[in-house]
Amino acid sequence: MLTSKPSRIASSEITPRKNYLNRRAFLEGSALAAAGFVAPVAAAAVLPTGDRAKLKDVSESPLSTGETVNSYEDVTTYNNFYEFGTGKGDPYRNAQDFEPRPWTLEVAGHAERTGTFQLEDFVKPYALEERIYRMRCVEAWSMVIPWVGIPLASIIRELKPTASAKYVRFETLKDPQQMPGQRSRVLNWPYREGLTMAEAMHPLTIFAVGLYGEVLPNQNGAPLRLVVPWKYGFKGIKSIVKIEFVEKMPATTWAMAGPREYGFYANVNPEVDHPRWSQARERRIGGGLFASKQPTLMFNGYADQVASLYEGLNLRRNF
Ligand SMILES: Nc1nc2c(c(=O)[nH]1)N[C@H]1C(S)=C(S)[C@@H](COP(=O)(O)O)O[C@H]1N2
Ligand SMILES: [Mo]
Repeated sequence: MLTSKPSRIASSEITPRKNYLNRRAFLEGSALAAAGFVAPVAAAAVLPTGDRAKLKDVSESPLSTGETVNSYEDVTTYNNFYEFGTGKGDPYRNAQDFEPRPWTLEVAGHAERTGTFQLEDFVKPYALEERIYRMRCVEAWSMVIPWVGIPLASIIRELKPTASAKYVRFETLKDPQQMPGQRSRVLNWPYREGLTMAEAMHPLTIFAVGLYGEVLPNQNGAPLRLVVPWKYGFKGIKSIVKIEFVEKMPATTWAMAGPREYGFYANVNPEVDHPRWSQARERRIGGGLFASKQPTLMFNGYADQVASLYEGLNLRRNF
């Protein structure tokens, strides 16, 4: 289901059909690059600045879902990003003045290459891919989002983690000046997340730098955020400034806030309810007020690709 070429026909109820990628640029760029004729374009051109700037040379991925994508408006005005407020409309309203450039990333822990990097060192010009993923929030709503990103594995390989690296932990920027939500203690700042090494290296796991063929809007986690489509949305940490390779399972924000409600794994699982609500069904955003809920799928529909990562693990205990 997920390995077939995605259908590009969006149902007009939800999303007007929109050719948001520059196909010609993609074809020319990739054909020439594959033939070894052109050097990768300069990094600055890869991540253009400015509101809704187009990303160049984005290739399509066979790992995209063929489901109808949510509208640009759904994806960018209904968000969770507590650094900008706890309401779903707050990030759109309050993140407009956030400044995601220049951006530095710290790499620490058990790896051969650590230190401070520029965002552009991480974004490989020739590796930008569109990945249309079904996303499932722990609050029982879902969306289908056309991300643009880079497989996290390709970045990690260049950082050369050592044998002691069993987990990767991530941190969001802490800057209460720019992030008004951090002036309240609603969460323990900075927002933190983590993955096992195998999860981080899985081909479905990406660092997203864009959506709808354009640079990532602030409210979606500019300039760089994690996307792990078989896990609840909260694993997708936004505006990342630090990556650390560690030996022990790292503490993560939501598990710290409510250890009985949110676990480290957070794999989408319709059979394991949240203590306060069922996870069996989900409401697709944009489906209209009276649309019925649809069943949630094991591992958010990505079971064929990821179930083997959890063989022998009790998923009820390791939620
Ligand atoms: N730093 C940070 N990252 C975060 C969050 C947050 O509050 N802060 N919310 C998470 C949750 S709960 C979800 S569902 C997704 C939402 O991503 P989206 O707004 O791009 O759809 O971001 C996740 N990443
Ligand atoms: Mo979420």
